[in-house]
Amino acid sequence: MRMQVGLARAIEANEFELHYQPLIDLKTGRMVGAEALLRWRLPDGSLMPPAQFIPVAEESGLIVRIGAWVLHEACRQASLWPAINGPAPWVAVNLSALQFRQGGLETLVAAALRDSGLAPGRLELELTESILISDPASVLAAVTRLKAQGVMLSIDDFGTGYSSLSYLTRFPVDKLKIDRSFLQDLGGRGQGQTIVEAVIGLASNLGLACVAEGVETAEVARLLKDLGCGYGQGYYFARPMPAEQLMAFARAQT
Ligand code: G
Ligand code: G
Ligand code: MN
Ligand code: NA
Repeated sequence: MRMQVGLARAIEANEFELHYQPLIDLKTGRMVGAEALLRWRLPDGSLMPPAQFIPVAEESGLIVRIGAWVLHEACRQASLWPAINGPAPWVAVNLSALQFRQGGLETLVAAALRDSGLAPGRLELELTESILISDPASVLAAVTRLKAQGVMLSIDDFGTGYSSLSYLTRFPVDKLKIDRSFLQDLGGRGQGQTIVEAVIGLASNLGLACVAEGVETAEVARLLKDLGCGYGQGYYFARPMPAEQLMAFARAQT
């Protein structure tokens, strides 16, 4: 309850900020996009990670207002990112199931794009498997209308949710993000490697792009590239960082 009051106040007090984690093209090693990750800057200056407050924001419904701020802010900041070497980077934004259940998500996305001037193709929306199976008919309609706006759609934490694969052909998604738990024993002969190979193959056969999350070593990055995974994200490349540092990171690469 205390946190809920704090969260409600945090929106008015402008205490949220977005950090960005680079998404890397594994073939070229270049940053091609970044995932926006929400942080709560408490009045004492400390930073609260989302795992501690997003569950409360979801239970209380505040995630709808917070999520609206995230979309506007991510689009606004991404619209300032220059093309440094190749196309200007895209921004990936995480969505909660509640944002779909509330309705109006398409209107919100359209407003964020219009207000920022960001090209729709530079906005990626990360959906979870639980969103896709929660209310298939209404979510399918909403996702289809979002896709019609020209945004990119990805499935986050792929492989950790329900293993019904039928939604992969029904929903107009562009990309799978392999959950970082499967990268743990990559390079060994464990099941992680089998699953990673299977997901990369599945994505490829369905014409979807593939992102591996939680890349922590050069060996894993090289192995993923050799297995045909297009993109990587993880501490090996860069940790999530404040917006001001992201362009310096992109420039330092060239
Ligand atoms: O940044 P970190 O690894 O601590 O994020 C933890 C979790 O919080 C991740 O699962 C991520 O998807 C989620 N998360 C981060 N930012 C947002 C956001 O803006 N909206 C929602 N719904 N989830 C977020
Ligand atoms: O669920 P989602 O994929 O949105 O979560 C992204 C989260 O993963 C962020 O909170 C980020 O801090 C975390 N993360 C990013 N890269 C790595 C990594 O290489 N290792 C670990 N353990 N976590 C990571
Ligand atoms: Mn994510
Ligand atoms: Na994930």
